[in-house]
Amino acid sequence: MFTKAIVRPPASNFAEGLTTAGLGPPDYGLALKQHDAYCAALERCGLGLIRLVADSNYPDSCFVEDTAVMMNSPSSSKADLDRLGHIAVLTEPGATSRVGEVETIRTVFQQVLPENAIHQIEPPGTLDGGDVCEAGKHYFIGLSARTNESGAEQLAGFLADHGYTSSFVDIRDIDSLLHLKSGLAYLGDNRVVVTEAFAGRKEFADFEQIMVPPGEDYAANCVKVNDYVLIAAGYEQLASKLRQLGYQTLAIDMSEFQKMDGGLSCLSLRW
Ligand code: CIR
Repeated sequence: MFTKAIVRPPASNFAEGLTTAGLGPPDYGLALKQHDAYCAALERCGLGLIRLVADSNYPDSCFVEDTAVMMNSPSSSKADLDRLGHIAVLTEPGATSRVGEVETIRTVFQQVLPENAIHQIEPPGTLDGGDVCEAGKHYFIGLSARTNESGAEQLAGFLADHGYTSSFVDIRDIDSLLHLKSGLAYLGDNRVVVTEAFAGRKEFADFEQIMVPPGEDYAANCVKVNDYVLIAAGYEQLASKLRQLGYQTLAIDMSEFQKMDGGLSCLSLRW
């Protein structure tokens, strides 16, 4: 069960963020409306939101998921940590323009978590939260243009310390994927959503795989939040596939964030 999420609306210079999408500049007013609808959907899923103010120093700062990785308190032998509830690993984002985004998130965690429940990826390691996919007691960590081996190994170490296994998924030769979760989502019950780019990859062989229909790759970045799966609006084949499997879907219009290479998961940091 998720109970909380950090969200941050886009700043007025959102269009100055990083993008390769080639879909044109985002409409700022529409982006704010879409962000509001996204927040409302998280609240409908039962989450209490920690709403940060927009920060024009960092035009990509609405994509808060990239700044930290969350773990539930482990059922491991570290009895002292069992009381803490959650653990946060602050990242070292792989894009230099985004590194400073982490400081505000650190401040939030310092208010809600004990000091020994906050870890940090250190240079030369780099890691974006969008490259990390939790799958029960296992985490997939993408090696990408943003996440390097050192960052992935540091995270794997923190995960192991807290009783989680992890494995690396190299996506550096898949141009269509910015992050691992651009093409992968975990729905619980040993089930993953994967794009065609991951077809036949041995990393997911032990999971039931729901293949994203052709032309709907963007929707692979869906998120299971408690009783709902949040999915980008306009990808009806995947949405109906999910509904046939028994999931309740909530469609959210993501067009303006897609223009800035942003997926649905990256607009919140959930725990
Ligand atoms: C970036 O390139 O960093 C942002 N424009 C988009 C980040 C999206 N993050 C994500 O999907 N996890």
